[in-house]
Amino acid sequence: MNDGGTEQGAPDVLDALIVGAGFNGVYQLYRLREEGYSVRLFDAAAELGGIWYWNCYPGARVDSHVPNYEFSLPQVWEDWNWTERFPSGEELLAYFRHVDQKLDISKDVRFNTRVVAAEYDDEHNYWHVRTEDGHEVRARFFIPCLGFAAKSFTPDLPGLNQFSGPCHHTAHWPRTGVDFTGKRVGVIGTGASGVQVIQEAAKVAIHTTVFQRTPMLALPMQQRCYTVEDMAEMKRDYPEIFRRRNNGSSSFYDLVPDPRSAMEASPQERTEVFEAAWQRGGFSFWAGTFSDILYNEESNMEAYRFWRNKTRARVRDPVLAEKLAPTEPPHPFGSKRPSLEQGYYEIFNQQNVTLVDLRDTPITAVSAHGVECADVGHELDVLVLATGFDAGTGGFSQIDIHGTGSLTLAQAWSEGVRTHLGYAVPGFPNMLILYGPQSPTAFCNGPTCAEVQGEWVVSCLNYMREAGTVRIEATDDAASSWVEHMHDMADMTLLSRAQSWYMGANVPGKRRELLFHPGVRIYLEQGRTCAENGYSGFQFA
Ligand code: NA7
Repeated sequence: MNDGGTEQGAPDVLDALIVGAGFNGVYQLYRLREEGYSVRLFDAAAELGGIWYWNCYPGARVDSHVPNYEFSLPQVWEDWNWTERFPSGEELLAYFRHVDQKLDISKDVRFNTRVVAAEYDDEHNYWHVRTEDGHEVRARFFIPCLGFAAKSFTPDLPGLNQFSGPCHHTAHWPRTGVDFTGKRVGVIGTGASGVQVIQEAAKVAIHTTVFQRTPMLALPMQQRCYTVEDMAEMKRDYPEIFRRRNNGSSSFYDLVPDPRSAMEASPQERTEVFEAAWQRGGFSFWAGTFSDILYNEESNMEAYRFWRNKTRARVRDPVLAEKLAPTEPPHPFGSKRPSLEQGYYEIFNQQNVTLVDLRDTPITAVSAHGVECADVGHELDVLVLATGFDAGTGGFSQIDIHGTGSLTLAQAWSEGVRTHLGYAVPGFPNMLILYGPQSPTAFCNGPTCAEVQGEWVVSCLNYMREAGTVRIEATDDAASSWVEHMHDMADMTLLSRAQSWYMGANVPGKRRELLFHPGVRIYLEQGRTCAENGYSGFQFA
């Protein structure tokens, strides 16, 4: 292994140091190396996989179906066959091992290495990066590929550390597993992770207690198994699918909404479009019905009513049905990311599953033996914290990043995130961010962003190499325009109406702002225009 400046034979200064071995980091390493750059990647995990390495809780599964959720590189897909349309966390880790075999990634990765600081040397134009174990490297470009969920969020519940049984956040699940069989399992949180854990717990636990604060407007996954023959059939269309995915209006090649407003369609047409999307499953009902579902309140309400009626029909007890799928929407449909479920609502018909509505009875304390809600004790053997992430910016707050003049990233973002196109921050030359805040990230998906944003960064570095420039920095004006554009996007949509992690609103005290760009097509166009205009909004030296 060769770490840039600290080991024999290594270049004095690397061309690029990447942080994070998920889809974005892996693609970036592969492509930059292919273009002839000296590049290394550091990751705190023991193997490739990013989020799939850490979130190894029971039932972990991706919510973006393949082939949207895989690399488009033929040498990777030609001899890889998925067994499910929405692969499990384990299958995704196996995929990363296959990618490693094909692209020879690990030889340039330092695993078990947490980056704790990065400082820009203004005089020599390189980044000085330090790791938790005292390792140091220098690199011309610092490329954080941290993902949007690098920092978990655990609420400050009184007595939480008193609980005597196993208690784990879904993002820090023990790799040796936790057996739910015959146990009384409590799950706090009903986001994507909560729904998945609850589905698994309800199969084997003697009792499952679900602590719900906001009802999750979950959608049927409509999972399908794939045979090798199915995959061979699908692969005939792969080149065209990937072309559409990487150039398209959404990062899902097959989620194409009816261009009309839902209110322009007749009630019967509307129901037919909704029903077809429901049957297709996954995010179809969220992003593949009518173009204005996330923009127009009336259209949104039509989608909510359809969802509510379908969901309530699955729950026998009308009181429970009202808690799970309320008459009035808790927030506009889809303004929080919908979880994909596989029999989630039927679980509440089981005798051994209890729903605790935290709106009626909030958690007052956690004790050695369970969770107390407004003086009612719920006895538990295992407690699962499915309470989400400090999304988008949390990962950055875990690294002490200094730009020019000792400006810290925390200072630069103290009045809100400021980037140009999500790629760069004024005052932080040669730091190029992938899959971060103010880019599509959570409205796109890892592999697609890795390729479309990744190619933008590769082209930018090549442009600089050809022009003989060594330093790129976003201008202040460009960042101000991008911030304004993000505000406009928030105002145009219904997204700002929910207390979601898209808005940074799930973490107490965090600034409320739209963290991700919801218009992939607009975003890609802006990136292309910027590059065609000689990287407008950036200054070079
Ligand atoms: P999410 O979607 O942020 O879900 C977190 C859940 O935890 C959600 O139901 C929260 O309720 C709940 N929560 C958070 N704090 C509390 C407190 N203090 N008390 C009770 N309940 C609480 O995280 P996930 O890990 O499920 O999913 C994140 C994304 O990762 C997912 O969408 C995929 O894209 C991958 P709330 O809704 O805020 O009332």
